[in-house]
Amino acid sequence: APNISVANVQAHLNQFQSIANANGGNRAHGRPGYLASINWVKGKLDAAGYTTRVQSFTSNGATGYNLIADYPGGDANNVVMLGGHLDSVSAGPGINDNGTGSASILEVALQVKATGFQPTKHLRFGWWGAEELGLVGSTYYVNSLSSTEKSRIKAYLNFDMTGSPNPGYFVYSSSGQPTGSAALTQRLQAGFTALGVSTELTNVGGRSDHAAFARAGIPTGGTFTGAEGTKTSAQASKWGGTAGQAFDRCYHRSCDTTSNVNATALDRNADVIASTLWATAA
Ligand code: DTR
Ligand code: ZN
Ligand code: ZN
Ligand code: ZN
Repeated sequence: APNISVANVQAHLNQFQSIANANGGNRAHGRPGYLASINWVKGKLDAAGYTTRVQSFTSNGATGYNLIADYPGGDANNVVMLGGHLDSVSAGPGINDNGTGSASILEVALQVKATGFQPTKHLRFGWWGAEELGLVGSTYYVNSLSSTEKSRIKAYLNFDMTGSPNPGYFVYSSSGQPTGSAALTQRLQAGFTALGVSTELTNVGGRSDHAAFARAGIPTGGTFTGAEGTKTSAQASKWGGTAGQAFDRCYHRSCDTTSNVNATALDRNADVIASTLWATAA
C-alpha cells in the first residue's frame, strides 16, 4: 500500500475550509456549503475515472445528498466500501469533524487510481449527508439497497474524525458488530502497529455512519481520534498530547478549522486506511 501524503490530505482540508469561508462559514446539511463540498469531491473523483452518482434525500425540510463513487473493475459480488460523512454542524466548517475522514478517503481513492491498483474486489466510496442530524444520509443509502446489493457488500469501513488536535488512536470494537467485523478491526490495529502506534478499542455503538451497515449485517470497522472526551494521563503518556484536556476542544464549534487538526494523527490514520484497504480488497 502507498504511504499517503499528509500534504495531499491537508490540501483537501484547505479546500473544505475555503468552501466554508465562501458559504456562510459552514458545510452543514441544507446549506450551500454542503452541496459545494459534494460537487468539489465529485469533480476530483470524476477526473480520476471513478463512476460517481449523487443520491438525494429530504431531511428536516431540506434536500440532502450522498456521493457514491465506484472504482471501475473488481468482482461486483465482493464489494469493499469506505465512507465518512461530509456534512459539518452549522456552527462551523467541520474540518476535523468530518473533513478529516472525508479528505482521507478521497486521497486514498485518488491513490488507488494513481498507483494503478487493480483490486480483486470491487471498491466503493461513500460521502454521507446529514450525519449530524442523526446518521440520515448513510441510513438512507443502506435502506435504498436491495437485499442482493446489501449481500454483495462484504465490508464497510467508517472514518469520522481522524485528525483530532489532542489525538487518541482508537479502533472501533467489533463486539456487538456483525460477524467478520473482528477481521477488519484486526487489520486496522495491525496498520497502526506497523507504524509503531498503540491503539485502544472504542465502543462506538450508534455514534456514526457504520451503524446502518451493521444493522444490515455488513461487517464494519473504523478509526477515530476522539471528540469531546478527555484524554487520561495514561493515554497522554502513551500517545503524547495533553492529559485532562478534550481530544478535540473544538468539537461542534466554530473553531473546528484547519488549525484544529493534528497532522501526525491525520497522516497515520490515512496510512492505515490505505494499508487496510489494500489488504482487504486485494
Ligand atoms: N458522532 C460523531 C462524532 C463521534 C463521537 N463519538 C464517536 C465515536 C466514533 C465515531 C464518531 C464519533 C459526530 O459528531 O459526527
Ligand atoms: Zn503518510
Ligand atoms: Zn459531529
Ligand atoms: Zn462526525
